[in-house]
Amino acid sequence: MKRILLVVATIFAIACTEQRASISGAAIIPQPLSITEHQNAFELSDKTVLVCDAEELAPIVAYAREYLAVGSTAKVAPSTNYISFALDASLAEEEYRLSVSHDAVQIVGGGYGGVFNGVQTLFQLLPSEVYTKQMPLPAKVLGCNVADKPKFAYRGFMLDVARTFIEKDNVLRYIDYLAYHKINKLHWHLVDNQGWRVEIKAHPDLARVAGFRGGDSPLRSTLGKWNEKYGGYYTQEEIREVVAYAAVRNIEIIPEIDLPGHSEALLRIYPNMLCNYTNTDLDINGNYDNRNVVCATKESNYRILEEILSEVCALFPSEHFHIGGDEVNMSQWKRCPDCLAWLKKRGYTDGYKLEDMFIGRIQTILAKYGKKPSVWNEAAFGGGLSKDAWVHGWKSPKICKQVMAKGYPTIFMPQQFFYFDMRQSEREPGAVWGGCFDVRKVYSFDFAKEGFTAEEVAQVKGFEAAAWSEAFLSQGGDTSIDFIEYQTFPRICALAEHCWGKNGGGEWEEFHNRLYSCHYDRMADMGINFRITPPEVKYENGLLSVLKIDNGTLYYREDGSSRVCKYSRPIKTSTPGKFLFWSEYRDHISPEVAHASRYETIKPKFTLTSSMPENAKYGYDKVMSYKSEARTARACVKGDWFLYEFDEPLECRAVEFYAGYFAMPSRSFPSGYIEISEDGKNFERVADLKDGKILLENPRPIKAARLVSEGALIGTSSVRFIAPKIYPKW
Ligand code: TNX
Repeated sequence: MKRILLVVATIFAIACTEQRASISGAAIIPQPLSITEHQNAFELSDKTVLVCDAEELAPIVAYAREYLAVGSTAKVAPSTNYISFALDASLAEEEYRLSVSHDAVQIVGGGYGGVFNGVQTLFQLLPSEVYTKQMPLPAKVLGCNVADKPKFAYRGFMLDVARTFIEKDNVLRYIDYLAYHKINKLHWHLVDNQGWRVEIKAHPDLARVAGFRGGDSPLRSTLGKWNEKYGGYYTQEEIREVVAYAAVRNIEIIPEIDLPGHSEALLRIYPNMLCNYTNTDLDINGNYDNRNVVCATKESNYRILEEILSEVCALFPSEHFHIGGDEVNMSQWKRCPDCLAWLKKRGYTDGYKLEDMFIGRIQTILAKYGKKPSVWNEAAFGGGLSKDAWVHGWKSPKICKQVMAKGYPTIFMPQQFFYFDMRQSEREPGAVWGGCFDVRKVYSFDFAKEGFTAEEVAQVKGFEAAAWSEAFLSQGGDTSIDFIEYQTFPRICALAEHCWGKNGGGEWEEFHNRLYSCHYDRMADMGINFRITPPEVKYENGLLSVLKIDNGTLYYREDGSSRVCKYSRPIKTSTPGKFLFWSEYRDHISPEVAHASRYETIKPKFTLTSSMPENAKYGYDKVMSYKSEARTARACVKGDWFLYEFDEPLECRAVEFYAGYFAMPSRSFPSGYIEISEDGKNFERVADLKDGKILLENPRPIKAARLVSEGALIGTSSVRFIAPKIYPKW
């Protein structure tokens, strides 16, 4: 069966490449369970009637009409030229049948979701311009019969608007993109250390004040725009609008209020909710008390939390409510006399017992408002979490397995495959800790390879991918919706395939072919700023060549020339690093790629010394590798320095030095400067640090460089830094 499907899909993909201009074809993403093609195409015209007599489907008909721009609607079908929408109770809720004939397109679904899924498949059978809402008519719908249903009930995506605020209109746009891919859950991460994004009427300062960080906000600018004040929040009215918009698109929104950790935003407004002890050096980081855990034993906390949660519960019809539970810094509870007394009284020592109790209390509050909890995997092992909770397994497939063994409906999102904040290739922006992968790796997730039996897979609730956003700026990206789209598409296309059951058979080539031959056009017309796979560069025997990956056009340019050339044959050169290559498809451009010799080295060798002692685990030798970071053993004071001494004078195109960790003021020299020496003895101050780093272009030969701090960090925080980046002369 699988094999037949694969052959059919391949034929369609080929047909689709050839006829792309007129038919966007059956290279559908996610691939339906069954589809058979025939010759009777339907012609959509401005006379086509949309037919529906089921009241509850009215929003779908209105939605479809926006895209199809056809004539009228009716309750009874005319003899020909119509698209009908109907329910059939014998089908499962999200199951549908779609049949295209010369006379009509008929979509029948088990429920609202099924009909909606059918509409999305119909869109993909039309020219990709359907997504622009300005498709020229008449337009052909490929003749076929589809019988389809999703494998997993939970097909989710998580937007982290707490770290990087996303304007309401962009959230709406993003919901459209998810709906096109038959994703049916939006997990909305609304609060975190870096911001509180939902208006709470009983506690207005949460959004009004902690919706912004940096500048004069009590909320520090962590991993953000250095110390610029920025942010935003949604009013309750806006939230309701987003919820309703999503519901039309078969998307349920599950809100998250992350507790009891990740709660800096809440705690900067209500410091009394912290544990009952005076902060110590352990809590202070870069002159700032960064405790972020709500005290588990203060009774008044539960009253405030109920006031907050009850308002949020009322905004979201979803039965589930995500209460976080991840990465709780237990050391705060363990320094709190009240929390310690609670543990002692029960003969416990493990902080997780407190988390379990906390989650239990919140669970009881939620139950009062008709909600069931969803949590991150850390909260699933205490024993107190009710069995109807959904658990989001993010750590690894292994953790997902353990959660499932406890009997919880589990949502798969292991970071190694589904954290789309991770960068997509070595030199692209994005987080690094969970890996470096593009759509191909996402597609490669395989239950069998991860050791899951068929019985286990049958218990999986679904999949979710996440785009955590705290590192967007600090790791080379930006805060625009364009960047989020770039990080998430086409990786979401692969997520959608998993959610649907990977009906294409699981071969990368088959999926990739569907992706670039038809879906690039669709994503372009959807308006998504998707990533194009970059070409691969090879240098052999003095010849520099590039390998095309998809159907983009290859271009290149050479340093020092503004001329952009189309790539047609290998380039003869002795300086391969000078050439930059990329692929373009319509107005989408892949990242630039070049031969490895273009990029930074750690040559010549250097030694590093400092006025500050080194951290025992992250010593100064770590800066000899780009893959790791070094740390001091204490915070810096005014006058502290790092000295780089090169074995031979450094001559380069450019060099960038770091006196801290990306955009984290608490891990950097607060201010400072750099001194350069040509002979290793006499130093000259040449530039000031900006945001913890300094770039010198075409510098004089450097024998030694000294970074000097002009400010102090208070507390225990170390200064973290990485190797200077040296770009060699050609
Ligand atoms: C871990 S995953 C977190 C997030 C971070 C993310 C960065 C999880 C439940 N917690 O707070 O944003 O890593 O990738």
